[in-house]
Amino acid sequence: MVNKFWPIFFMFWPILAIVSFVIAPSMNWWFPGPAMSPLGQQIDNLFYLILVIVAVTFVGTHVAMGYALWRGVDNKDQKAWFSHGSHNLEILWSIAPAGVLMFISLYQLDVWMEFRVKSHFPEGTTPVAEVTARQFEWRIRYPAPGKTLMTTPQADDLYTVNDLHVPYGRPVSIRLRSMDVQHAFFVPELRVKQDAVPGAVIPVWFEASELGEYDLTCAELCGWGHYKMRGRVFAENESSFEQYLETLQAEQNFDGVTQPEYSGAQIAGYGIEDSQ
Ligand SMILES: [Cu+2]
Repeated sequence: MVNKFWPIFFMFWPILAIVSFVIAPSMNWWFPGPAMSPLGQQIDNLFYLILVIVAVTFVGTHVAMGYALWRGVDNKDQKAWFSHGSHNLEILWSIAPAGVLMFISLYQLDVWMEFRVKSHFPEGTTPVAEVTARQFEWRIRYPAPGKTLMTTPQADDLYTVNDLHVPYGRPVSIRLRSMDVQHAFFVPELRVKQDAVPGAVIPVWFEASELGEYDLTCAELCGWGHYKMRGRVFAENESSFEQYLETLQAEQNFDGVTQPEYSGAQIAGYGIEDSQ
């Protein structure tokens, strides 16, 4: 029985792998919930494809190894046999993985280009905001309501921190920058991750397919306060997005004394109702 320890040991792992592969989707082990963006679903499919290739390889090699050991331990009388190997086999197992890697790299190109290459961005993708990462927050600059985002800051631009509001149901883009070190703009549920590099302005596009609030985190260890670079992405319909910008504008233009012109403004802490 002791002789069978190693075959059983090597057979245990592929069985564990198969079990975890089967139950993982229901346990949400691979992903933080379903992808909330159309491109995110394609990215998930690429992950699954690679996972299947790795799983088949892993299970195959372990089963082969376990089988060889299982057979081998019974041949007590046979002497060990040494071989200098087989040229044919070595060529085969060099070319096969190279072919698989080549296939993956070509197969993912379309998704990669759509995600990263500006000329392949979906048509009509408009920059809604400039997001500047800094130790340790996300600074956000919007154009004034009805205006388009300029590359240089404008006098009527709107500023906020950590709350990125975007319209949902259509592709939007941001201009991503960094003020100090390298950070990474990461919205796990939308499957968007892009490094923010000092000195570079990087366009990033995404589309939230559903209304909702999504976590925005920094995915690049950027200093002692890295853990607290938590923001939110609010995906909302066009009218509440416009409303948000108008509220932000009223809040920003409010001098703390006079009543803001924008009647719908709800500004926390200023007691507008009291002054009426
Ligand atoms: Cu950071």
